[in-house]
Amino acid sequence: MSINYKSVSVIGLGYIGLPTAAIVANRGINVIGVDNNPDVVNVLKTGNTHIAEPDLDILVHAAVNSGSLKVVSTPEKSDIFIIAVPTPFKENHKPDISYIDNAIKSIASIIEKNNLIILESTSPVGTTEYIANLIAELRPDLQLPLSNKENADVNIAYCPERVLPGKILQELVENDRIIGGISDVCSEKAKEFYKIFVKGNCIITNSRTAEMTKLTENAFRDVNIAFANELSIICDEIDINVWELINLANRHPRVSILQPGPGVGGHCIAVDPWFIIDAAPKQSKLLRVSREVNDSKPDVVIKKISDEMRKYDNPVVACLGLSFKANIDDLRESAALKIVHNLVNSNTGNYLVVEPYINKLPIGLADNVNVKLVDIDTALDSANIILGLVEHSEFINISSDRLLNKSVVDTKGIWKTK
Ligand code: SAJ
Repeated sequence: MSINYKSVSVIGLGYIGLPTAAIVANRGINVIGVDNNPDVVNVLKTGNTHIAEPDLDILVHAAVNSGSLKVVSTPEKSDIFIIAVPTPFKENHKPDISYIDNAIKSIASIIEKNNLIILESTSPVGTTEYIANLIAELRPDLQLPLSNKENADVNIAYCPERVLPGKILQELVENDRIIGGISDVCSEKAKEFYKIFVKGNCIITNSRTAEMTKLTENAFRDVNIAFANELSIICDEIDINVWELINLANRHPRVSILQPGPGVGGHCIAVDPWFIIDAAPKQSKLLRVSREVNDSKPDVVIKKISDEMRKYDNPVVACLGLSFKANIDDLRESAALKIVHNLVNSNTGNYLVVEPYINKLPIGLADNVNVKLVDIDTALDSANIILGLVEHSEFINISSDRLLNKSVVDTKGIWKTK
């Protein structure tokens, strides 16, 4: 059996699906990009993008204009299907794989012999086997690799995305990929495909280990950020500068402490550890505590600001940054946004928000009379409290004399050298 790579469908044109579709299309392969959000489809059809990511607009524009990337709302027949849809968690921190479920159901009737199906979404352990079983149920006419490992009609593999927002195009090509097929044949077929555009190594394992690898990477990061965040809380208590402390400790050849912050944001690191905790709740002690430490950090910052505000008759707080990390426009799960939102809704003080990556305040802030989106100079001139939340390049260059005679709460160590 051989797979030809004449057409590749990418289901879900978000932060991972769209760059993947654009890169593959620019390798001369016909790509069908599928998204069930009509607004996304309409924007992309014109060659524009709905995602701010360096150089992505150029790549998408080129692929759409050359005809190698076709954007549609209903899946079409294809040689390869890549599933890159979200996997959030539900209220109780249980993984929600309904988007994967719907994606598989949307392609089930058009799957043909020799197709390769690759799941890229961050997924709980066992999801790839689950989709193989789902396809078996929906398409009893097909031989699946669960029962026929060598000569299945359809091959299925898990290959998690591992790219960093802000560096997606570079990391999609350069990072190593972990490939976990339902069978060895599935893994080999998937590896053949990734080798078209991946310069990093493509390393083969089974699907469950590949799923757990992805979760582990983000859980590792979460636990280490929790260590840094806990240190910052301890240092506040015993009056030590945490930035200096970490700098000094990191001079040890085997110590590499991450940076404290206002909390962990984004849609990956704050979410993925829960998929492990859900699978083995009793055994996941450290992971759970780390999540709790990181989730409680915004409240620590809010308390600090409330204490500072009591020192002023008319407290005006300059809130520098809303995004979940530096130099991007992404506000999803942002700890900075949560902090500003809670402060603004506490009905004390006035707030001047500076966020160079947005041009209007998000819903939840926009309707409040005590908050305005302003430029850096206006905020620094008018505020008596400066709250550093995101280390955007624009903020790092603020000179120390602009901070003189003001209360400064610097959650990211933006001005640690000043
Ligand atoms: N953060 C800290 N201190 C640090 C580092 C990060 O507080 O020392 C905070 C950031 O401010 C941010 C959050 O953690 O709020 C996450 O930021 P990040 O830049 O560490 O990671 P993400 O969420 O943008 O991307 C992560 C990456 N995972 C790892 O580095 C292990 C990326 O490679 C994954 O592909 C991505 O999750 C994903 O999609 O899963």
